Amino acid sequence: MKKVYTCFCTDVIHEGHTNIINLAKQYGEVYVGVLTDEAMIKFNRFPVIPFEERMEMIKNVDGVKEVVVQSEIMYDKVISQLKPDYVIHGDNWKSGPMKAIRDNVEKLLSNYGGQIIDAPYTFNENVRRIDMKIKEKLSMPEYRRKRLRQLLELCPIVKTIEVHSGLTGLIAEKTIVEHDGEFNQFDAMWVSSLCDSTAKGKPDIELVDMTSRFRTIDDVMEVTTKPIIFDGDTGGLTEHFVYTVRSLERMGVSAVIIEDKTGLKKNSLFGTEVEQTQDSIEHFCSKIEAGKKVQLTDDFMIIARIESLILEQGMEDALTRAFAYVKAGADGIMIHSRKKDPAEILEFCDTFRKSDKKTPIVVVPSSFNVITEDELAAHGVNIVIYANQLTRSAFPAMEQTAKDILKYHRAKEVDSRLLPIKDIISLIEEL
Ligand code: SPV
Ligand code: MG
Repeated sequence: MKKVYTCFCTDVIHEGHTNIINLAKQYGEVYVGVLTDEAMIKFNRFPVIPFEERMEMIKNVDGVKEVVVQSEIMYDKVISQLKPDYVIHGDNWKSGPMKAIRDNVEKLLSNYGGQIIDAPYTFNENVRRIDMKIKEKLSMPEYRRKRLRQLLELCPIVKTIEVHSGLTGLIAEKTIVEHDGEFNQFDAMWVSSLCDSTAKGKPDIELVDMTSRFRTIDDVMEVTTKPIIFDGDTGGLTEHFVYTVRSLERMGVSAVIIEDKTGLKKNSLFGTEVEQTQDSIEHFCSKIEAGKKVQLTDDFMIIARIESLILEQGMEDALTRAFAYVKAGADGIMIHSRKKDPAEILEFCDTFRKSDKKTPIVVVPSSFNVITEDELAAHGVNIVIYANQLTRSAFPAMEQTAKDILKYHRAKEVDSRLLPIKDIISLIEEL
């Protein structure tokens, strides 16, 4: 009997999958690979059912001889072990980022005379509805809220990008790249106070009120499924912060990060150029404790952000605060720096990790942008936040367009830089 292999990256079996299996059966015995959670979140979306259940579900599909674990998106390992005569896949992998997978499979099979079968891709109203239902489930508060904790278990480092609108939410949700055989997408979203304020034409001084910040979260949530980390600034008065925690938790936000400053907050990247006051350890700890006390689920995280390096208070102070905040109940520590050189961030992480192996560390490499995700992860960092790059890339592009239209008295000269009209009118899918 010939061996036919296909890989499923799904948590529901619909007619698209049964069509593939039925076609595969005509060529031989059908082996189905099940993508692990780690691989699935890089390539597709977060699974709605656990890996073991996905294995079981596929095992029970009529016509499946055996299920195998596929732990990488590329098929090298599985093909070398199984040596299938055929690999079958929907023909949608002939273009887009998935073409790299097809090319890789073609090369692997050519080593021993195996063949690819491109099955006609099934996409109809029924399949679309099923897909939409899964996305809706992933976006529900009770599923979304706990996802950050789940990602911390699964990912070497949780890649987080700034969002401040439905549109930026869509970029965070949908952007996926294939590069050198690796697939990547963002894992989570950061509702930055700087970018949320800037989008509203306001300075980043806790001027945009919570109702308005929540409105931004709602806009993002409506079009996304990924987890949200909220920039809670100083958290405000403790008496107010407890209400913020309750509201964020109810909405399905996964974490709030509050910084240990008090009084009129200014953006950290100003550093000591402007007057900023750091909170006392005792007072900030009591704010963390109050927040943890009102939280209703185990999912939600309160992450304490340390401003000692920003305010030039030294490493010792930063570390003392980190241990005190963890003791007060903080679920994670964010350490910030405005130096171009990541040395002080790495020193903090290395020293902190000597005594605390598990509390998640968050960093925001806006200034120290030379460091890679792998290097950060090697120093014990768990979450990296690209806190303002979408806003900073959009502004010069929009400004240049405005200038050129004024210069040429028409829009023809800017057209080649724009999203085609056909694409902008279909960018947002209707229900
Ligand atoms: C933000 O994005 O609003 C932040 C990070 O708080 S920073 O701007 O670097 O302070
Ligand atoms: Mg901020």
